Amino acid sequence: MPGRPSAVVFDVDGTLVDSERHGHRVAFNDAFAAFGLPHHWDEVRYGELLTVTGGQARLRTFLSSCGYPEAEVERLAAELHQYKTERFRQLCDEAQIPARPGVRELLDDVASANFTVAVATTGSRSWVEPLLDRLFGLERFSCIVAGSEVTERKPAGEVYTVTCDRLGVAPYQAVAVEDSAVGLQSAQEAGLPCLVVVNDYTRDDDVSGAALVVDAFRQATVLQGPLTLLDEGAVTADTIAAIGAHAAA
Ligand code: XBP
Ligand code: MG
Repeated sequence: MPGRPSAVVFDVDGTLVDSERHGHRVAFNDAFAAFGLPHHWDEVRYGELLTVTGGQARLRTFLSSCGYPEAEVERLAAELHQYKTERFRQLCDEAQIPARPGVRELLDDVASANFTVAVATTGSRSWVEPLLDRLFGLERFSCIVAGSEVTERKPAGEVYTVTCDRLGVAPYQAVAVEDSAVGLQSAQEAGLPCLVVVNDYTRDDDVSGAALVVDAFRQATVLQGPLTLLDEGAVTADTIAAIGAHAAA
């Protein structure tokens, strides 16, 4: 296929895994409780806080908004995030963080179609690697770029630019798979065409710049873009190839 892309780059939180509502949010709340702080992020409030990418930055923004002295915010955010990350790793080890339905089948399909597969996430490598290994096997991924390896997190494009550089591909030769407006902005800034698979937190995001928007990887409904890119309601390697070829044309 002319202009067929050679790589597919997956976001993690909300895309490969259903990790925010009953995962990260629970770990943040357990950190507040462990430190004796009177804070609890309910599901609605957490959805609002997700516009700040990076768990430590999310804590910093929240603590500042609560009126904590600036000198205390940095230290407290770092200490809370360290606890939270360890707690989230426990949740991963207890199999509490599931893959999204259909993700394993898509990973199998793109591997069979000889795509190079990578990950570009804002999440912390200390939980990203063990979680991806447990759910999918790390051998599937040619490279994993995590939040701590870039100076600017999503929506900046750096994480995708670094990933393409490490893969040795031009941005138009890769397709990004994301769940949110923030992730789409990052892929677009780096020059990658993007498939957005929304979830219950990002369904109302403005993702108008995506090549295709669906609500799932299997039994999917197309929310934006050509219906023909799905194969019996499923996102497949052919979907990824068609998105990339269209962008390269
Ligand atoms: C989503 C994020 C992450 C997670 C929390 O990352 O913004 O910060 O919410 O993980 P992505 P950390 O969608 O890019 O995978 O606490 O480790 O940041
Ligand atoms: Mg995400």
